[in-house]
Amino acid sequence: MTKPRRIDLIGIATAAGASVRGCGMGPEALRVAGLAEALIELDQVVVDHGDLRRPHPALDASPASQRLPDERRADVLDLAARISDQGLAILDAGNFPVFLGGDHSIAMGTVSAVARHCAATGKPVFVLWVDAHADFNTPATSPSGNLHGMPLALLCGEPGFDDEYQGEWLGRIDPRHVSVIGARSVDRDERKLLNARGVEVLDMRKIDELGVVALMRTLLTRVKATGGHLHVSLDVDAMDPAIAPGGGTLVPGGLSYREAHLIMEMLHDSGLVGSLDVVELNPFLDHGGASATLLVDLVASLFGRAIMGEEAGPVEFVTEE
Ligand code: EXY
Ligand code: MN
Ligand code: MN
Ligand code: MN
Repeated sequence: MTKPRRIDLIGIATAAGASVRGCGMGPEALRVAGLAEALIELDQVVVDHGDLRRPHPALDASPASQRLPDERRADVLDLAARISDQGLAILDAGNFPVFLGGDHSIAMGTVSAVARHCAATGKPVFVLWVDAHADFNTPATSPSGNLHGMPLALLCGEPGFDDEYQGEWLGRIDPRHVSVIGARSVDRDERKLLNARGVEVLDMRKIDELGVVALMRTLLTRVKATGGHLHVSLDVDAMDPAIAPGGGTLVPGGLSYREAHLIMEMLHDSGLVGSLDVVELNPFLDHGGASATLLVDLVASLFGRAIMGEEAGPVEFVTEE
């Protein structure tokens, strides 16, 4: 990957889209785990913009769990608009935004920023959603009503999101340019939408059978052929809970340590990634910072930390003569 001009960190300290409290502390946990230092160690220029926070300070006293769904939805959408505008400014300045969640509903704003930026540059947008879940529910299909299970459906233009979800801030992506990798918990109605819209779901069964290399190589070849901008949305629960316990919606049978790093290393070598989300880290549920440290190490792999150093370069795929 050609080194970005500058990496801009933006924290979004919210759990408004989730039902379990704690991932609002995610941005600070990633900082404490040494995210900026790890990137600087890779000779990256890093600017940290601090955190966007919930817009209703008056309600700060009321714990998220007692917040009414309407209030939580208002928080999610208000933050999404602000994330979209700030992310757009960073991309338009030619920098690489790394959005630190916060629950996965922040992707309503982060992917919107990418879609708006790329609409102006004419680049197609591809999204790699690294997650145990597909996050493709609508308010009508959601089993929980939690907005962190809905961002991709909103971004892909699924009907069923009323006017309050719409706005200049909202960007649209093509569901056929979305790949979910690591999926192992997909709801029944959500599955129907994913199939109907042509979202590629590289679930754990496919990974078990075909392996990360083949799946990632096919995806990256497809993106490269279009000259597209690849946005990566990394949910802590994509990894197996044994190595990433710090999340509020854990599912057994996730990505191994090396599978997760190999995905990041292949993304680095592709040079196609232009923006990143790191979401759902819940320090309150983590074990001694293990999940925060794993996420920092995965981001470092995305930005070029390699076992044999930067000079190592991509693995050449030799076909049998
Ligand atoms: N599919 C379930 C729901 O929509 O409620 C669980 C979603 C979990 C979402 C986390 C962020 O990945
Ligand atoms: Mn650009
Ligand atoms: Mn998610
Ligand atoms: Mn998830």
